[in-house]
Amino acid sequence: MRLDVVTIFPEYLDPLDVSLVGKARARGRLDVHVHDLRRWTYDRHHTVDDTPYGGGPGMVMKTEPWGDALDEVIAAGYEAGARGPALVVPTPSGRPFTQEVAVELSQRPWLLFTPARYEGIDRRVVDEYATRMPVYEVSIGDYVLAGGEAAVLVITEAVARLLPGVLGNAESHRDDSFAPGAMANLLEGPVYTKPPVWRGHDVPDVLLSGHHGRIARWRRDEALRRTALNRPDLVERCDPAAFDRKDRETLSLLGWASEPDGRFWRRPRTVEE
Ligand code: 97T
Repeated sequence: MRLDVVTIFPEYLDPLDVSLVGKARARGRLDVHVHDLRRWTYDRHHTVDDTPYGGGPGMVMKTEPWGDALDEVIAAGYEAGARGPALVVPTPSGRPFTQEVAVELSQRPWLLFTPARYEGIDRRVVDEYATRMPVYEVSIGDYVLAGGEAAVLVITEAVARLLPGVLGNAESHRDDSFAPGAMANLLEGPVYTKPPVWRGHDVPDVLLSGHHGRIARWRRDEALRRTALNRPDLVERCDPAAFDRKDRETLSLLGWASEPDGRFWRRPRTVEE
């Protein structure tokens, strides 16, 4: 997979040299090119932004540097043999970036990222490139960043680990919390390793018991408990048929009530709770 990133802070992408993404590059699975947007400015101040039409706060990134940069970066990619580019634009007003989107992006051969500072990029830039390639406007969460660079790091890491040959067997993504499958909508439970006692904290006995059935049951209970507490929205989205008798008991203990159709909803907490 080829990745191009056009940014006014190329150093912000230095972490792409290390860890899993760095390994993917070293193994030849990922070909990363970071470009300084200011290379495509021609005035003394290397201006990349201007005041918004219609007034209002902040600055808007200008069309011309982005257009010239993307044209050249796209041409260079094709020259190097890359095909099938897609534009990825991190923005708080984008489609939520989920594991599903990560899988979709991991199946593309070439991603072009345009992280923006200020109040975003002049809309015409996205409109122009949308005539030539798929455009993914994505948000990595409901919070505000100073710019899209951190989002590029997040998206790249989520995508790179899905590429064939990047993760070893030990770290395989079969059981990812958000991977499709039976436990699709449950978060992972807690994990433990040696020593069995640390500062007076014991590893739960069941994990040392060697009873695989009981261990699986305990893990499922813990996963459901955590999900119900931290992500009630995921529990509500679950297919009620996916819950067994013990799951229902766990949810009931946590204050969840069940509908006649088996669907669970969270009983509103009383003041004492
Ligand atoms: O807050 C942002 C500012 C610029 C570019 C992207 C973002 C953002 O992306 N996901 C959440 C926020």
